[in-house]
Formats: sequence, C-alpha cells, structure tokens
Amino acid sequence: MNMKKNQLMALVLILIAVTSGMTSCKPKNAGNAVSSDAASKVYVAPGKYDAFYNFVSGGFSGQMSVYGLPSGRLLRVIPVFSVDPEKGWGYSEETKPMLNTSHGFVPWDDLHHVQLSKTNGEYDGRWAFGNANNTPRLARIDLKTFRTAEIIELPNSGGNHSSPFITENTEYVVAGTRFSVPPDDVNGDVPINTYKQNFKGTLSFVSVGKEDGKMEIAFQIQCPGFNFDLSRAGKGVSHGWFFFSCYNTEQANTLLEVNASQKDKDFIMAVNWKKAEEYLKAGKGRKQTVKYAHNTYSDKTHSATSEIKTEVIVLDSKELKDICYFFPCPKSPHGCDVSPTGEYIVGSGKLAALIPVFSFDKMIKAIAAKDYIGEFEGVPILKYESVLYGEVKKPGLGPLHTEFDNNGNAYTSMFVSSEVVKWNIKDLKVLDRVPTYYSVGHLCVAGGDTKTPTGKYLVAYNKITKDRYLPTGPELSQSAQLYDISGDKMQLILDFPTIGEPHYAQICPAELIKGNSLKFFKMEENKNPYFSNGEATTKVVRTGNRIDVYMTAIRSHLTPDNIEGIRMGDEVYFHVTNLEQDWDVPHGFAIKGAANAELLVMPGETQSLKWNPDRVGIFPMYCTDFCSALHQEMSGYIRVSPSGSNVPLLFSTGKNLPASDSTKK
Ligand code: K7E
Ligand code: CUA
Repeated sequence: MNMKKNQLMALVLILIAVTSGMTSCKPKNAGNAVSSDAASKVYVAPGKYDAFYNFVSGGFSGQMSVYGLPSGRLLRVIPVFSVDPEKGWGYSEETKPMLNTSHGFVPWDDLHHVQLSKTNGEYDGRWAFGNANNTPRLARIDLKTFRTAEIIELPNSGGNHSSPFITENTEYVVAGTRFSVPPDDVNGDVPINTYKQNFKGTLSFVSVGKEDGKMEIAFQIQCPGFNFDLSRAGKGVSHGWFFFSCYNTEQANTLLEVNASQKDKDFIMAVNWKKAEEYLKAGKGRKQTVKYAHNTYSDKTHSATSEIKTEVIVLDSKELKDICYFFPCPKSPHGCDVSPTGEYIVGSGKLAALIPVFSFDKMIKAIAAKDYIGEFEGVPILKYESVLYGEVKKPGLGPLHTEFDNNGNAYTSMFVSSEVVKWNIKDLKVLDRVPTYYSVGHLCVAGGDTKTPTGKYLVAYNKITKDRYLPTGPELSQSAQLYDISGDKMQLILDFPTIGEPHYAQICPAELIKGNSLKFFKMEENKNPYFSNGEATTKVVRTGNRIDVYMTAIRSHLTPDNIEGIRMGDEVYFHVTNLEQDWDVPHGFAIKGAANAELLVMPGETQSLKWNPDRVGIFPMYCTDFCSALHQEMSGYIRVSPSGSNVPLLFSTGKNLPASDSTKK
C-alpha cells in the first residue's frame, strides 16, 4: 500500500519533530540512569591497559580513531582520507600520493564504516578497513603500525556508503555504491530525470592478499539503479553470500525524502558471490575501460606510490540470472545484519514499526522453488513471506542497526525512540530496552559481527549530544555511550566524546593486537631514496633551483642545523631521517613560513617536507615533538639570499663556519 504524498510529508515532519524535540521528551531519569557500580566497571587504573581496542569511524573528519575500552580513553587518531597536519599525512612528499585519485589530489573524505579483517569469521587483528563515502575509495590500515597502508578508488560508483564489508576469511572487502550513476565508460551527459534508463548501481568485490593484504578490484557487478545502503557478508551457513539493503527502489532523482519513501517495501539484495566467481572464471565478465587510483604505502621506502589503473571486469546481474535476488524489506531499510550462525538476516527499516528477520535457509528454498513475485530490471524478487523467519513486534521507532552477543540475543539501535533494544533471535521477543542520549545511529558489540561475539560491552554512537557535556559553542562534542551487557539488563556505564561524527565501529580484544605493534623502523631496512644513514652522510645538494637537504634528527640536534646559500626561487626539500632506534621517540620538523604542515618522523623513518622560501632572511627551524630535556635546543637556522646571490652553499652542525657573506667581505 502506498502512502499518499501528504501523509508521508506528515510522517516525515513528525519524525523531525520527535528528533529535534529530544531534550523536552528526554527520559526522566537521564541524570541518574547510571548505576552506582558504573565507576568501578570502567575504571582502568593508571599504568594499566584497557582490555579492548575500539576502532571508531570519524565520519566527516575522514579519520579513524582508536579508543581503549572500558575506559573510553582516546589512544590514537589514524589519518586515512583527510590530510592531518599533526602527523604530516597528505603534507609530506612521501604521503601525498596516498590521497591521489582519478580527480587528482583529494584532501578530505567522509569515513563511515570500520571493519576488522577476519579469519574463520573471527577478528584476526591484522588490518582495519574504512570507506570514503564521497569520492569512492577503500582504505586498509595496518594494525602493526596503525597507519593507512593502502587506498583504492572505486570506479562506476557515486558515493561509497555501503562499504566496506568483508567476508569470513577476508577473501573480499566489498563496496556498494550509494548513488547510482551512469557507468564511467558511457556518456554521462544525460538529463537527470532519465535516472531509470541511464543510472546503474555497482557492487565492487575487492580481493585482499592473504599475506600482504594487497587490494585489487577482482570484479564488479552491475545492478539496477537505486541506492545501496549497508551490507553484511554471510557467514557459517550463509558464507558465499552477501546481503545489501537497498532504498529508493522508486528510482527517484529529486526530493528523495518524500519520493524515495513511497513504497511500503524496498529490497534486501542477496548476492551469491561464489556464483559470481564461477562466471568470472568462465569469462562471462565484460572488460570496461575506467580510471581509478590505487595507492600503496611502503614501510621500506617510507613512501607511497600512486598508480592509475584503467580496466575493470563487470558482471551484469540482468544477464547472469542466478547471482542476485531481491526480497522485500519494509520501509527504507538501513542496517542489514547477519546473525553469528549466518542463518538470520535482520533488516532495519528506518520508517518501519517492526523488525523483519529473514531466514537464509528459507531463502535458499524459495530460490530453488522459484517462489518469485516478479522481477526488477531482470533480477528476480522473492516473496516476502517465503523468506521471512518472523518479525520483532513493537521494538521501538526507527530501527537502524543490529549486532549480536554470545547468548543468542540481538541489539538494535532505535534512532527515533532513542534507545537500544535487546531481543532474542529465536523467539523474537523484546527482552530489554535502555535509553541513549540521544538518537543512536550505529551501535557495536564486542565481536558483534563475528561468528563468536564476545558480548560484554556495547557502545552506542549517538547523533545528538544536547546536554551530555560542557557546552562548546554551537557544536557539541560527538557522543558515544558504553553499556555493560553481561547481565540480563543493559547498564549504562560511561559517556565518552569522539572525534568527527562516529558511524560504525568495532571492538576487539586488546590481546589480538597489542603484542604485534611495531616499535620502530629498522635503519638497515630504510630504502627511502633520501635516507641519511647517520650524520656523516648528511648533505645539501643543489640541482638547478632544487635543493635537497639530507637531514638527520637524534636527541637533541638536527644535522645540518646551519644552512646558507639558499636563494629566492629555490624549491627546498628537507628529507629528515630519524636516527633513533627505540620505541616512542619520534622527532618533528617545522620551518617558519612552510605552507603545509610539520613532519612527524618515527624512529628509523625518512620523511620529506617541501618548502618554498618567500622572502630573504633567516628562517628558524625546530623539532616539534618534545623528545628530551634539551628538546628546546633541537633547532637550527636557514639563511635565504636574493636570487642571483653568490653566497656559497654551506651546511654544518656544531661548527661555527666563517662568515660567507660576500656582500660584507
Ligand atoms: Cu551512520 Cu552506517 Cu552512514 Cu547508519 S550510517 S547511522
Ligand atoms: Cu627532537 Cu624534540
């Protein structure tokens, strides 16, 4: 049954009113909702480690952050898709290529979802993946260094929200386009209202190297044009399948708020990726000319390389009938989550008043029986009742995302009614509900998307903060809330602020990662072309207008720290090698007037900063990271002379060189 347009407008307005009026309808016990033993549950004594890592998306900050749980302490911000002056990410010559795309250098993006690599359906502690929602890309973060090791751009995509989702053994990291767009190899200069004819959806299957994690676009599947929202890989019994929530099956191209909410049901799309692999092997894919960047960072050269690639193989869901199937899901599904056994698929319709739970087993039977109610652009639609396991009745308002514990329970975030609802997967009965402050988006349970969840903790990532923290102007800190879920009743035990706007996050036991941390880069393995292997090899080289300063840093001096003979019009590159071979001794480098950022150089690493002097004079430079008692002394000077000056190129540390000023001789 279709709602009338004005009815829908009314519904939308009610939802807005409910959401924005959150302070007025806030639960009465908001202040004392915390139980008396909460403090002891989150207390991690000074000098002690947290038991869990929490990897949190930064949303519009483009970064990923790492918290310790249960303390909620921020441990690190990992720069991914946005430049980060703190670490020189995107500013140093070595890291600039990481942000290269087919559009050129892109210094910002919007990171929504974090997924940890898996082996046998459990976290293996090797990599974290993140998506760029704006200029479609996937990133792989190495959990030895907590640095972004690789970024791959996705062609044929417009927005990369439905991403990244990984299979049971990290065979693939998968991405679905948010916006359908004309494919990259056709003339996209078409009227926007020809959406139905010209716009297509694309799923990208990116393979991940077993040993090195290297990503490659293995194939893409072309799908009907609408919006892909979220997804999960099947696991256990459903390994080999993917489930994507889809909205805007109305195929609207304007005022989606109303026009993409017309239908009573949208779809979940089930994708048989094992079948797709067979078709790929059988040569059923079409080679398509595209353009995308593939960037990798090497811990040996301490540099990134960016390669532009020009081809993908595309499988067509219209022709290859048994790859994709739709089944209806009520009202603009957002989250699409798979239970630990892989048997149940939970669809969360943003505007639905119930939560449908689908059965993988029933879906396979329905496919075998061709229990179709029709087709959508050549893709069969299974009957809702034939795939449905059951519905969670009256769960709350605005279900978004679901995760699971180790006791057969599910936890669903309710945006509109601002709560987390716990229900049983088997009997679909609601067991408990707790308020969130306010309007929870994603939630995550420790190991909540794995075959064997840890349970124990749940974090709600809220969209609205209102009165939870000290005011900080028009924008309040983003808010996460930690719940103890080890008992029958969920218990709020901590609020903690996050960077950017958090969307999805994952929690894994600290044991998985902490022992593998790299402590420093080995000097003897440094293959950066501008590496200085000790102070004796430092030098300043002029090649026309280009100056290369091969510099070293060690507690507590830079070598060289006096440089003369630089002229206006020169382009100066400082290649700083940190000679330390110990844990936690970075040195920084900055020079007055630099039009970029600092360098933050890890022990054994070389990083390069480009500087164009803009005036004649003396320019101080210094180490930016407080590295020793004499850190303030870790500094130097550069002299810039007019172009055409004959001041000789001189450099030194610890020698007071004779005056070389030709004008005064
Ligand atoms: Cu925030 Cu995953 Cu972009 Cu739901 S999405 S809330
Ligand atoms: Cu090196 Cu401060």
